[in-house]
Amino acid sequence: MSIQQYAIIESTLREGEQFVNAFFTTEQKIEIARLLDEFGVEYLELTSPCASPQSEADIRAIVKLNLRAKVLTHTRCTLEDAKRAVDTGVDGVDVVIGTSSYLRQFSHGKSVDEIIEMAQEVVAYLKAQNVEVRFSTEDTFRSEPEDLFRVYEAVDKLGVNRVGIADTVGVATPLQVYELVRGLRARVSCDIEFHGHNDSGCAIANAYMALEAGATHVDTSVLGIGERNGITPLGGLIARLYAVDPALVAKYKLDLLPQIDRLVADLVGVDIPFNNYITGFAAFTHKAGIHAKAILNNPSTYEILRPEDFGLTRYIHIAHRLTGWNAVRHRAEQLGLRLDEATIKQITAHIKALADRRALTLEDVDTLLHHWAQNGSYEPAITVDNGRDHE
Ligand code: HCA
Ligand code: CU
Repeated sequence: MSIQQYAIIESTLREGEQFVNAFFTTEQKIEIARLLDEFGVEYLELTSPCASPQSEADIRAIVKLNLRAKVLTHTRCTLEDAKRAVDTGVDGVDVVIGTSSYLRQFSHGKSVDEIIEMAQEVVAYLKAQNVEVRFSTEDTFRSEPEDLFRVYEAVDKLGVNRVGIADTVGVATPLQVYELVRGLRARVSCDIEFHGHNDSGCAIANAYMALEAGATHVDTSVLGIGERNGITPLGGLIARLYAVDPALVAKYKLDLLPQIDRLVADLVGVDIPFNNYITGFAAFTHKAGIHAKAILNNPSTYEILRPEDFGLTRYIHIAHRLTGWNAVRHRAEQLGLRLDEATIKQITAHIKALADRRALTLEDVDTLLHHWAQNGSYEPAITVDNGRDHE
């Protein structure tokens, strides 16, 4: 099956708020919401109004912005919560209830029949209020498939817009997600949403497989922040889909991604991980000489993502022992220096020898290139501790 249409439910302001370091003020939430809206996510999911007075006020403040993205809030499956959610003026309500034996036993204590009864009441109310309704089962992957399908079929008949499956504990494998979504796709006519945690590193793969199997909505958060180590990261999902076909993500303003990741990283007091999808500092850095040569000839050789599509540039790291003369020549050209091939090769050998002795910077290499260009030979502009840098 190929991916057709899908929407992102951006949950930085709900799941993301459950990240250990997240304490967003109203102004910060508004800043995040505006930027995500400009990026083009279809939905913003916000913390339940029942969580705290500030949470309720923040939903109202974001509703008032009249963003293009639809505003959702997330509630338990009770009439009281549903009423409070609707009262804030949101476009839709994401209702969730646990179906696994763990949650039925240790959390709410309800049977599957009771869950269906509660769903009937809540869904009927929400539909009468003309808001979008999503019904999801928490800890889906540790629930009995028969229980799940009974609940999903019942709420589908009640006319929900979407059912959600949630890998609450990050236990699901991509194949399990694929099979469950396929099974569900055959049983319900409404849309299907996937929400996946990243405890075992599968959150992006699982979200992707959900889409492949016919899911229509995926939950993300910026940098993946959420409970424990979080959920499918927005940028990682974008990278995954772009690598399949850039047309799949052409509806989003991709060059805002670095700003979005930076903003949220700053607000929650973490660095963007060095190896982060797209925005990690090493994401478009090439090092080995043979890679650099091929990248200079055609970037697609070692890049499936074009940095310029994300407002970024590639960086070819040349000041190290694995460097190659093609990369050094390219740097000389960037500096506007005319050096013949034999000289470039000599300089490259010199860089390698120096780099074996100590860490070099790009400035060191530039100094070497300038000296050579001006004097036609190497001058000892760079000295090393043991004084043995003359060849
Ligand atoms: C939660 C649990 C949840 C809900 C997901 C959903 C999960 O924190 O309330 O509503 O689909 O991971 O199960 O985030
Ligand atoms: Cu979650």
